[in-house]
Amino acid sequence: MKTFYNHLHAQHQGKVEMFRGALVPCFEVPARADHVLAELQRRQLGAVLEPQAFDEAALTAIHSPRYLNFLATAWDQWVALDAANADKDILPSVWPTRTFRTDIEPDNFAAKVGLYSYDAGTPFTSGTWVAARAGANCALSAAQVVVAGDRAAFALSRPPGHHAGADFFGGYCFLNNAALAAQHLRHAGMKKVAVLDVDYHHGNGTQAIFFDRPDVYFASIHGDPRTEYPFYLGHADETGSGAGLGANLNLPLPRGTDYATWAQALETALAGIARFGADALVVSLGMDTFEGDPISGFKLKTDDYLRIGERLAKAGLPTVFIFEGGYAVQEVGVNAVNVLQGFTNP
Ligand code: 6XA
Ligand code: ZN
Repeated sequence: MKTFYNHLHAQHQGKVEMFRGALVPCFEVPARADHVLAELQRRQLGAVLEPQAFDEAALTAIHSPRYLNFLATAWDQWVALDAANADKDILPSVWPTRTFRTDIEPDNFAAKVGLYSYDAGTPFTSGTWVAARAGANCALSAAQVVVAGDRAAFALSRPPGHHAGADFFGGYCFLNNAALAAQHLRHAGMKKVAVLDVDYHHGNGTQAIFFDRPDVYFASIHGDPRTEYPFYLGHADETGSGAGLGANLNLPLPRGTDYATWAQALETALAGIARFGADALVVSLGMDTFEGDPISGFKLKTDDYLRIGERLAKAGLPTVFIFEGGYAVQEVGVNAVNVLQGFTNP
């Protein structure tokens, strides 16, 4: 299996995020991707390649031009406010909740940041745009080789993507890599594409992007949003809207869920995907379902990830894996590569 590795990922290196009223060191650190790369190379799971460069049109297929323009210029705007800002991350502090207007982009920079975000836990740094842009190229390149006939490919990048919507960032995510890959598969002629999100957190961005579309099915297994981030989306009664009705499947599970129960949800998700009749699969591969994850609550073990890979292979679909969350830094490499190994050598 080819891996498209984002050589620029470490350019995105947040210093702090808001957590329980304090600024704490970021959980989403460059070492996460480094460990996955090291483990891939140790097990010789396939070529590690530079992504191809895709143009703006691949991004505007998912994200609004206004949002992309903000991301591309945010750091320069921030430093133009005060040269001393160069040493600080951008964190939002004000948001247009309900009743406020979002059609007018304010001139005020803090207000702009709030317009395009939904939490205070997602620092935007000097290299965020460069890293996220290169990450999108990894996702698109992985989709491209699958279009060209590879059975599967892996986009190894950070920042992650599944919380990013058409015009907002949050949950450590800026560009929605899984959505970009799914859209690329559609564009290249796959009639029906499924996105399976196995990250601990609901992929609210991906769901929102495809909610009214009949051609992209979204299935997600995640911590119940009543108690788990991102809180405001991911309930079982969200089944799609309009032409997309029936093409969205949420399987929320309580904190403490172990592999036996999680694996049943995986069967339900794959049955939904099979009924939908997908021609290709995009997996939002978050590793924060691991029992040792510092910010999550499921109890999956290292060996369980081999079984997950085997089961995904049995679905028999051309598959694009997209690296998402997972913060048990020492174990994230072994766990992620276990999925890929289970998939390739069942
Ligand atoms: C709150 C936690 C964000 C969760 C990010 C994540 N700052 N998403 O892993 O999949
Ligand atoms: Zn997550």
